Amino acid sequence: MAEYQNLFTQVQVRHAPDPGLPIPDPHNRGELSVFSYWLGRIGDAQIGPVHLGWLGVLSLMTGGLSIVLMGLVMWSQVGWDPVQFVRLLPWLAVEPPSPEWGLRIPPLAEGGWWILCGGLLTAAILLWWARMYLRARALGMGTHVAWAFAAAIWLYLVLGFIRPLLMGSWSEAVPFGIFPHLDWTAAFSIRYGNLFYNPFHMLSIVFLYGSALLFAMHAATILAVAKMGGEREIDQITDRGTAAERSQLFWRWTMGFNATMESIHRWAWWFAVLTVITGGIGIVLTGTVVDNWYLWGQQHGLIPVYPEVWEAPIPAPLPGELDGPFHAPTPEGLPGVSSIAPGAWSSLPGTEVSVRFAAPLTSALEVTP
Ligand code: 07D
Ligand code: 07D
Repeated sequence: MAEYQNLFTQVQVRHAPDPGLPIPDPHNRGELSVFSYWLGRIGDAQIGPVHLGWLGVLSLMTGGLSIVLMGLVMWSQVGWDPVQFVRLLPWLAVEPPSPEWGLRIPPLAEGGWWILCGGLLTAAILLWWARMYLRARALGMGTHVAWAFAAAIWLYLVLGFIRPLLMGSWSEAVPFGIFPHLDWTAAFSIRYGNLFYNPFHMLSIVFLYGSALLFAMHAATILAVAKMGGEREIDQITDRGTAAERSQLFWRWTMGFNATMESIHRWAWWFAVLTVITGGIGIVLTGTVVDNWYLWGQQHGLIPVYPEVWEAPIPAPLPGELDGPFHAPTPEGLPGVSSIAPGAWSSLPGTEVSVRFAAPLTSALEVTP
């Protein structure tokens, strides 16, 4: 058996399961403990005991009910056909109420299900948060995990509760559904003039990408010094050994600066947490303070104000209306363009277009520079 235990010389111990610290009411902390060899390859081989407690039970009940109700609403949308339910699941949605309901509570079929499911899901998330906080306190730990989770809950609450409240309508909230919530995200960006120009979206992306980079750098560094005991990070903080020395010297050599064994975890914590804090700020400002991020960007010098190319707005043509030569208002022309698809013509300034509409919608336009 390997004598010095580190990442590369792990052995999987099999004995009576370790229940952890003694607690006043052991009934809260299930009895079940089993060992899994394969989980032991990627983490700890012991599974359980789980400490559910009443917060955990309530959270699982509200969360479970919320998901089951979402599933039932979606299933009803395909006429209770189980095959179609499974096939179409990614596209099905529980939609929030339509705008005319404002912040009132509509009948179940008109958005009431969304309010019920959302309320239950929010209860589940908040109960789970309280459980994390209390378990950490009970173990005499800091509450860093709970506060990081709280930051994510801030973004969740902004998306589904705080912003709709400020906008005066539940219809502003995100639908429940796999692809529908992506459609909402894309539509939100377009509706408010392209979220890329929202500086808080930019900051959120900085911290999201930064989190991935820091995670990779930290994980790689510790793996690289694991053979010197580097993954015993706390030992290396209190009694700095060769692993800490070398890993820090590595970064000093390669980029002139190094985090410490302790501060790297604060870097990681803040990057992750700031992703959702700045994100939530960006969303809460959208539609409430800023109605169009593109125009906001123009006003604040982020985006150039392009010169007007049309003398007057040109109405979109109807099929057949354009048969014969057509002259766009400015005369410069577009060298190199030989044909464009129908519909695209109005975006090409200064072009003399000779149009043949033999079969509308399928024929290409001939463009003469
Ligand atoms: C890996 C930890 C495990 C968590 C998992 C997610 C559910 C939902 C419920 C069908 C990293 C469990 C999923 C319980 C099932 C029903 C009703 C975390 C890990 C495996 N999104 N989003 C996903 C949520 C928002 C966006 C996937 C939740 C905003 C984009 C999953 C929320 C916006 C893309 C998912 C939420 C947004 C996704 C994978 C809540 C802007 C993707 C998530 C409560 C932030 C990706 C098909 C993942 C995808 C994706 C869940 C909010 C944008 C379904 C629970 C409204 C652009 N989102 N999302 O792995 O593949 O996270 O979508 O706020 O491309 Mg989302
Ligand atoms: C959603 C926090 C809440 C989640 C909680 C988890 C459960 C289930 C169950 C495990 C994710 C609850 C869990 C219920 C657990 C089990 C079983 C965190 C969440 C509490 N964007 N965008 C962001 C990029 C565009 C848009 C953030 C990139 C387009 C909108 C992030 C690009 C348009 C929103 C980000 C890009 C657009 C965002 C999310 C590139 C679409 C948001 C951070 C390269 C066409 C959100 C300010 C996060 C935000 C958001 C990245 C493009 C729209 C940094 C890289 C222009 C509407 N975008 N985006 O951690 O905060 O989310 O914006 O194109 O709301 Mg974006």
